[in-house]
Amino acid sequence: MPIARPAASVTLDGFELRVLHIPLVSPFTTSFGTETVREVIVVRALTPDSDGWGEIVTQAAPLYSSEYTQSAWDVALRFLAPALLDARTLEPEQVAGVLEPFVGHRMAKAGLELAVLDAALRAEGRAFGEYLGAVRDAVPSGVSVGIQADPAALVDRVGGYLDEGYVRIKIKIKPGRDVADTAAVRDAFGAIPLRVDANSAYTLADAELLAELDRFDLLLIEQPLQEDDLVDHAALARRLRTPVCLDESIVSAKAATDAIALGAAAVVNVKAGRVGGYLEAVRVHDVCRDAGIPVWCGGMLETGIGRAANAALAALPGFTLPGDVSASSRFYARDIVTEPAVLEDGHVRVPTGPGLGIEIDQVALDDFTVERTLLRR
Ligand code: NPQ
Ligand code: MG
Repeated sequence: MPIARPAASVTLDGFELRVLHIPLVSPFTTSFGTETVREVIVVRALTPDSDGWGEIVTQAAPLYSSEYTQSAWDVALRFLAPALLDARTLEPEQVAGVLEPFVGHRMAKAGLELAVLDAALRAEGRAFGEYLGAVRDAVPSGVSVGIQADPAALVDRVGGYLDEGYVRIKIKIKPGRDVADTAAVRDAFGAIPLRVDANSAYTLADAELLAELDRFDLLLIEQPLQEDDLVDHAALARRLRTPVCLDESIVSAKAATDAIALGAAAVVNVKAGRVGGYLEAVRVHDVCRDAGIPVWCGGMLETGIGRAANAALAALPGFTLPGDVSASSRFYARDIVTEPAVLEDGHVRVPTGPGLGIEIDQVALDDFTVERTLLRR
């Protein structure tokens, strides 16, 4: 469903952008590398009534996608924020249209749009979840587990998360760390809800190897091939029993429509940053729901800002599979919000306060800030 009731317009006085470095509780290893510190951009939209907060989920390097911190910083300050400040007074639903002339840079656009949405909804006293069309007050919480030193260490790590109450496990795989890692987790824990995520580490030439994963009854395999390999994903899907889920490839609602039409995606991971914003994420949800394709909410190691927004998104009716919306403590010992998301009986609560329903911990925000700039109109 489209947004039932649009938000009121806001007048933009400026944007503050900060680069943050937040230590991770443990290294997070994927097929594209290991992170020990989350580098992320936090956006503050300045309006006469209230500040609004957003987050640009890029990484320091263009490994998950083509965007990275300095590309987002540059495009946001040089083009995107000035275009929004020129528009001056606008409804949050108009943000994407103002930014549309600028090709790509979806994560940067998403972070700015979220800050404007938060400011508008705070001024109205409306919760982001209600605005998006949430139908649940809490969402089941899954966890994404990085590649460990060896399968035994992976089993230890997964066991810890199961003990905490996470309702679904996703393990990262890459060539050489796939079948044995998956087998170790299956052997240790039996019929738990289990997925694997390859982050584009394979090619269609690996189809026979990937078919070996069929015997583990996985819920899905996520993004085995490259971002632009829709046709190859469709060919691979025909050779696997495991459902193919796309993450990196789904950069818009149109991309979702195309992937579904090709038979490249039986399931879709929805990430607002990857598709250019939470409003486009709702449209991805809508096209998938119309096509009978289940979706779930992905994660980008969000701070408390993006994590609150993800919980709201994941509460929409088409999100029928548990997502990667984990507790803040999965990644951070200290977050930048006063009440970080916690795990309660395997669920994360959807905030109900105005806007994103979060309060920024200004001391933590300042402590993690390594670069800061203010753009005023
Ligand atoms: C995924 N996320 O689903 C991504 C990939 C990912 C939770 O598995 C820093 C910033 C490190 C973003 C590592 C999860 C990251 C990152 C992995 C995103 O594919
Ligand atoms: Mg993924």
